[in-house]
Amino acid sequence: DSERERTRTGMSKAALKQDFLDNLFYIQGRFLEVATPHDLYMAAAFTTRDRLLERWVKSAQLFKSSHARTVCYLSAEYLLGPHLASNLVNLGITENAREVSEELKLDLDSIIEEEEEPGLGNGGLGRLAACFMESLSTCEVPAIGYGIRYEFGIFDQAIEDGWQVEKTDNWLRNGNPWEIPRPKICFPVGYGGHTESYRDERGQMRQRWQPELEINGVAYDTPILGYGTENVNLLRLWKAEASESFDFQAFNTGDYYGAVYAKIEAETISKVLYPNDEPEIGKELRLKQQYFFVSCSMQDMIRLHQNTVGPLESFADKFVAQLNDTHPALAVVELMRLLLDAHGMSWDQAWGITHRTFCYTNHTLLPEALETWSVNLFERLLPRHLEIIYEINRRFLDEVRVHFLGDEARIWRMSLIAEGDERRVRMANLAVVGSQAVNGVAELHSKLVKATLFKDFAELWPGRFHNVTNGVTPRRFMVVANPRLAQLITKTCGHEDWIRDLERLRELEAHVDEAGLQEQWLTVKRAAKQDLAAWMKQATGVQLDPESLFDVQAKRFHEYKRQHLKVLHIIRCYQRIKQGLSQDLVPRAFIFGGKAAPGYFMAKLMIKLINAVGAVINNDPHVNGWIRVAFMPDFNVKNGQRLYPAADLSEQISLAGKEASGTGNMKFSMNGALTIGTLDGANVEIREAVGEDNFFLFGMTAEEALQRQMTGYRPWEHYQSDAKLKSDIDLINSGLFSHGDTQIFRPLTDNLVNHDPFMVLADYRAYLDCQKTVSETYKDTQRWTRMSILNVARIGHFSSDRAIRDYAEHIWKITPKPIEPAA
Ligand code: 26R
Repeated sequence: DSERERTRTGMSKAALKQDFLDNLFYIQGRFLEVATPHDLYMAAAFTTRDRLLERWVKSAQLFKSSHARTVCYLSAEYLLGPHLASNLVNLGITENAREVSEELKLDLDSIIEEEEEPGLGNGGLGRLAACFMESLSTCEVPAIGYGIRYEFGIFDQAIEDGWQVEKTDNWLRNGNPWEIPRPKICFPVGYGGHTESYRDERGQMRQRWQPELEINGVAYDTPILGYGTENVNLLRLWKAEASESFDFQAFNTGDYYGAVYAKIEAETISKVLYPNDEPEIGKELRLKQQYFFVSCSMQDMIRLHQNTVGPLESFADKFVAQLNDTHPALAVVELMRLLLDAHGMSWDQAWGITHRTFCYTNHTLLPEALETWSVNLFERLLPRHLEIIYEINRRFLDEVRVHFLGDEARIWRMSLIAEGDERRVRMANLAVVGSQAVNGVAELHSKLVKATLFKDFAELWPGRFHNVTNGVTPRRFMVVANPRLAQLITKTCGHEDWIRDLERLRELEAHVDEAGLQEQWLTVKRAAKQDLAAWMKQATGVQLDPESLFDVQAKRFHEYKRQHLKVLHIIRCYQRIKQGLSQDLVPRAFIFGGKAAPGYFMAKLMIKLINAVGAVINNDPHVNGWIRVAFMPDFNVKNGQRLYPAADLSEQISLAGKEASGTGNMKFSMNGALTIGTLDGANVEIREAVGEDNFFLFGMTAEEALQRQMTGYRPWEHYQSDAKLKSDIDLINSGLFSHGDTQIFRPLTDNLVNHDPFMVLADYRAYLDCQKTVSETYKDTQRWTRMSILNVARIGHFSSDRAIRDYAEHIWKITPKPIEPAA
């Protein structure tokens, strides 16, 4: 008995090896000699999972018995990335696992490579949720992450003839060893139908909803481990299934095919993640998805509360629910509905609880990304919720009227309903009204949230608005992604405590001038560049020179992020080389990665342009290795982990005021890349932290950009007056990069010259000048290395552990709850 227990929980090499072989045999039905790479991966995953289940059960027991206050993170996206390597690090068994693999003549790295990553998110917002889940566990804060178990995550990107091609992401195809299905944790979710009034037992008039359609949400749980703690939190994702009534219906009516069809339709709700910025199409399904996961989550929280603490009066003491953008904002309305209609509360009591339960994080100021839903759609899909929204709005607008003495314009702006040809529900306003705290994700962004988007609300409730600057987990983005650097840091500092307390990276500063450290630092960076070069060669055929400056921009494609600004710099370098003026250049590899939303034409055209420019430059013998252009296909978490360690220069060049925070900026800097960037999002704070001498700053400030926009921005004046800029743009239209096609890139260049909504041309000159400084600096290897070390030494603030502690203290009012290690 205890022997067996040790095999499944022990961390020794012997226990790991035995369990691995057992899992290979009893779960995969294989022995070593005939195991496929996938069998080996599954066995390794189950061996790792065995070791976290005990901790998980203990966490759950403690949280239950102690009635611990719990954070519920509500997010439509979790961009988790591969679990195996990260869980090995967090369990502290990477070394043992590596040695066991060697003893079995297996290669741990190729086993880790086998994992198909869960890409249940688009980009920044989804990856932030994943970092936060890991840090919640590391910081020992009891938490449940709620979301959707999409059967298809973010599409896989292939590049064909320079164009992005989307391939479906069938990540569950080979099974998912990390999740545990909970078929008994299952809730009904209604859609459509009508509402009706009735008299309850006490003679009170009440409303209730008779949905037309009911489906079920079934829980799938994934344990999320913290680093060096016994705490394990729960990620609970909901899968949509047809409820049994479908099957009965088939019996009763003999309409077998009708019943099957209804089943399929129910299951489409959790089928696929929406790749963001997509316009109108399929909107209805997205609203259905949002309501689906939010309803299951609220019902689950109520069930948990009633099973532990008991009376719902104390719900907001037990739980705090964080809305990750407005995608889950319907939770406010759903909790109201449940408290009013299912639990018989009065409005005031229900609102008191609801309003104390929620907090809301805003992640973007871009008007096109602010969600609104047509009142018509709402009425058809969620009629009871629309009634509740109207009532929230009625009471809220009364408060506004009294506060601002009937300022009608303000009432129009603040209303939860936008009036117009088509009346629409404003989800951001709903989220602000329904929450006790609202935060932005970087200092500048939070300031702009208060000064622009939610100005009226900040005047009404100044105490409600906060900032919590984003962070990223150093476990995944340093220890897992860059083990060589992690080892060098550990050796230099003499401890591993920096991994849980990232501010301690500061201890590197004392060694910054040691030749020994500088030399090893360079060696580590060079090795990472070699790894990336080898990967790029096999993935794209492009050969990168590890001696050249690796200049990387990796993020979703969007005009506001200005990938085209970097392209203009590449073309400038190319023209200089062709004119024989390459002497002040430094050899560079221009590397890009990122996906474009399938319906975002301009973004897809930018990808095509990069590949077109690359094809000409990489094949031009005159260029002779001075510059190279490479596009990493399918930028996802796994590929990001290859990129960050290899970068010398991190491009963070959005128009100031547009990028809420950015988190890639932090990942690059943690791996010793220097940043070239604007004063946007978290760049501002990164620059303050690493020191202005160690950051390449250029471009307008947010204020200047706004000013210029208001006084009339005329991009064609830049085009006309800057001969180099003109010749760079003209070269794109000459057909040089497009086999003589002079029209293909017109939509991009015409837009730049005539509209340029993100002011690329206004920042072009400053950007080129700044890149000159970059090149100069890179030539001085020692200086560059010193700057790189200082970037890492001073980046501790951007750990997601710090962000979570900020939330815990200022937003959630929650204290950690450590699990005692087993004796
Ligand atoms: C409404 C729908 C079309 C939609 C739009 C935009 C859905 C999702 C998005 C993604 C947005 C909200 C997003 O990912 N924002 C990013 O959040 C990161 C984490 O806070 C920030 O670092 C990043 O700056 C911001 O763009």
